[in-house]
Formats: sequence, structure tokens, C-alpha cells
Amino acid sequence: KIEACIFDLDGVIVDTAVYHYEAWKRLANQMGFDFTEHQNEQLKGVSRMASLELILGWGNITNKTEAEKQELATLKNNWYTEMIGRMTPAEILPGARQFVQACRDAGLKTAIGSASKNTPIILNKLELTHLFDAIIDGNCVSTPKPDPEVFLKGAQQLGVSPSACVVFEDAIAGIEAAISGDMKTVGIGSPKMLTRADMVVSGLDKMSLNMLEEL
Ligand code: G16
Ligand code: MG
Repeated sequence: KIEACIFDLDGVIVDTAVYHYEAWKRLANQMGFDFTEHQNEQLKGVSRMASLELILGWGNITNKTEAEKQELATLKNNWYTEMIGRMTPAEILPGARQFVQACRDAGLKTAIGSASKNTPIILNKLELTHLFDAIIDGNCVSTPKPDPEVFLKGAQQLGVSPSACVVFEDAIAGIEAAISGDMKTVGIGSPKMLTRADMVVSGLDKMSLNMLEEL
């Protein structure tokens, strides 16, 4: 029986990917190359430093020291936080607030499990912080998805066993993480991509509490 819902942030609750893309693109352009929106797909759910490594690879840039990489990541993050600082609750994805609220009204626990270190700022801008019993983000995990750490910490903080949790995720690595953690999964996106999820819907606007019983 499901007792808790754990939500990924980017791609499930809000589409911050467009801002990540704009900021990473600006960084790449400054270094003299560009990358496509298709390549950007590969950055979804991936941590900041791991994203930078991928992007440097695309530009064939191999001469950066660790300190320079930190500087580049900080530069990108400054541009990114400038953009997300202007976000409003209007940018919450369709049905997201309503579904999280419905879970809470039904007595289910709710949590965020995100790779983003900017999670607190984003939830604050979207005025959603109060809708989650636990917030596990890039600041509290040491091993990124597909490792289950982020979701296991969420379950632990909620006091719910992993097998009573369902994870909502848009990234393949996130679905893998939840499966490794012995949790149920709902993919947000296309069933062609999220083949390992127990169920796939196009967005939380297509999700209902009844559907949780099919898991
Ligand atoms: C999100 C995004 C990733 C981003 C990561 C880290 O993950 O999908 O593209 O690189 O967070 O973000 P930050 O630089 O803000 O720490 P999620 O897990 O919410 O989908
Ligand atoms: Mg995501």
C-alpha cells in the first residue's frame, strides 16, 4: 500500500531545464562552441559538475583544472540563479500543485527528491515549500541518481518504508534510482523513453489518486 509520494523537481513540478540550457549555452558560447537542445536532454537529472564534464567533452575541452571547473560551474550557476530568481508560481507545471495537494488531503506523505542544489530557492519562488514533508536535494546527497540515496533519504525522513513509496520522475537515471531503492515508479514523459517505469503519464495533470492503486 502506498504511503508516500516522492517527486523529482525539474521536469515533474517545474520546467527549469530551459533555464539550465540557456545558462550552459552561454557558458559554452563563451568558450567558443555550442550544443543542441537534443544534447541538453542528456543533462536532465544530472548534477551540476557532471553536466559540466559532459559539456566540456562536447566542446573537446580537456585542459581545465579542477579550480577552473569550479569557476565555470559557479559562473553558470550565477546566470541560472538570476533567471530562476524571476520565476513565479505561474511556472508550476499543469496539475502539479493540485496532485501534491490531493496526496496530502488523502493522508499520504509528500517529499521532493532532486539533484538540484537550488531546490530551496525554486520551491520558495513557486510558493510550494509548505506542501512537502521532506525536501532532499543536491545539498544533502553524496551519490547522484541512478544511486537511490536521494530517494532512500526521503523515505527515511518521512518514516515510510521504501516499498510504500512511489517516485515521480522524468529522467531515466531517476527511474533507475527509484527501482534500485525498491520503490514504485511513475514516469513523467514518454513511455518510449521511460520503459522501466511501472506507469508513465505525460504530466501530473494526467495523474489521479485512483491510479496509485494500480501500482
Ligand atoms: C536538476 C536538473 C539538472 C541539473 C541538476 C542540478 O535535477 O534536471 O539538469 O543539472 O538539477 O542542478 P543545480 O545546478 O541547480 O544544483 P532534478 O533532479 O530536479 O531533475
Ligand atoms: Mg528531473
